[in-house]
Amino acid sequence: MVQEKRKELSVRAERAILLGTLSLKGVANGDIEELNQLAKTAGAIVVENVLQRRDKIDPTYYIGRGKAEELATLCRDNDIDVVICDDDLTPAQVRNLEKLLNAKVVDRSELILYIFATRARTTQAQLQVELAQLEYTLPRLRRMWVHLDRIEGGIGTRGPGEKQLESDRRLVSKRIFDLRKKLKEIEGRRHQQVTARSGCLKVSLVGYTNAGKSTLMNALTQAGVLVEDRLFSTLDTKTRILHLENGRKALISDTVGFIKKLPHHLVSSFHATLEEVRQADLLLHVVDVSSSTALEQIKAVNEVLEELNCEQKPTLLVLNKADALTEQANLTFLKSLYPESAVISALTGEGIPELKKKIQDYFDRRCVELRLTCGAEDGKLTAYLYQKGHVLSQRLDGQKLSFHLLIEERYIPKISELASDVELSYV
Ligand SMILES: Nc1nc2c(ncn2[C@@H]2O[C@H](COP(=O)(O)OP(=O)(O)OP(=O)(O)O)[C@@H](O)[C@H]2O)c(=O)[nH]1
Ligand SMILES: [Mg+2]
Repeated sequence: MVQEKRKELSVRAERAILLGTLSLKGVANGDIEELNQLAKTAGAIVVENVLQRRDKIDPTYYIGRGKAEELATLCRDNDIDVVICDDDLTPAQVRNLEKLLNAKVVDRSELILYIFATRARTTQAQLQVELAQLEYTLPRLRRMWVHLDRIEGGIGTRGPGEKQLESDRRLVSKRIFDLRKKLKEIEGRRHQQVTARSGCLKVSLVGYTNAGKSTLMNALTQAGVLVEDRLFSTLDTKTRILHLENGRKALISDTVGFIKKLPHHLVSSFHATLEEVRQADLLLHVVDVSSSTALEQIKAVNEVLEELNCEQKPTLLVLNKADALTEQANLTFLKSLYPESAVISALTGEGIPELKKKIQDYFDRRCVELRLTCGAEDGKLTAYLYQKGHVLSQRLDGQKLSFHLLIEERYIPKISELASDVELSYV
């Protein structure tokens, strides 16, 4: 039943009008070009964009009444099936608009959820998307049944719509409960799997959708991950080995892309998929520098990282698609804002060796916590530890000296060279 109604939100092969607002100064409040891409990704046929200048959203129709009536004529004349709105709408706004326009009205969150639903391949991704959709739909369920009320329900009576609504709410709440439970189990397993790799260095690719994360994953590891010029190509996480210098290895993960105004429910239900991001030692934040909205995209990604409590993680900004730049000034500007960033083209391979070097440097300079024992007479090693590391404690146990210390990773190989009977463990 629930399944059936969700299909009502399908926009595939439907004639669509995109609806957004501009501020009074004429600046787009949203990004109609991005909404256009989203609509196309979802399979809609975009017929027209309608933008209204206004600073305040109308509580009844989202746009002003006059404009809404114009829109109704436009819908009728163009045989429009669906109007897609760039902002999220209240259930009342959707109801009022649908009645006036005589067309389906879908908001931005619903559109994104729909795309995720059509693209989810793994069981986990499917469960996550279903949960996010139901959580989004629950407070809006009434809308699905207004047509029944209109047919039979009168004033003061509880029509079939009302009764149906109640049993539907129960059904949906039960399903949400079951899905949460299943996902918790998966999340627990995933957490164990990821922490089991705690001995390895972990790198995670993050970034705006279509920034080139999967292409970079392929360039770094020859992983053969799916790359497409569309939004949300990747919905689950893939982990591969990244070979660094001196036979050193790290694990690198490619995961779902972010977008601005990403529905909150989606982020929370994708927690298991984003486990690798949360447990990574280093994030590579991939940015499409050829996009005119690169800076905005960086901000949107940072906001999602905050939601995941990952904003403090060591992050390397990777300015990708340098080959496709039309305005050199964009790159110069971003480089001045983020002087530590790496400039690359994942497509041509330009800058990839330098990026690997930066990753290597990061791990070399990273401090690790160690426990170490050696022979009490190892004066050279003791001196080295005090010189390069930060000794937290030192204890003499018979013929053995034990240390607890912090030290940069690059000094570790030298430790075993200085003494033969050294025993070392990471804390
Ligand atoms: N010109 C150019 N195009 C690139 C570069 N890197 C990626 N692309 C293109 O950008 C598009 C998106 O690439 P993906 O690697 O799928 O992007 P993604 O970040 O994984 O996207 P999602 O998984 O959808 O979030 C594809 O058409 C790529 O060929 C680059 O360095 N230069
Ligand atoms: Mg991808």
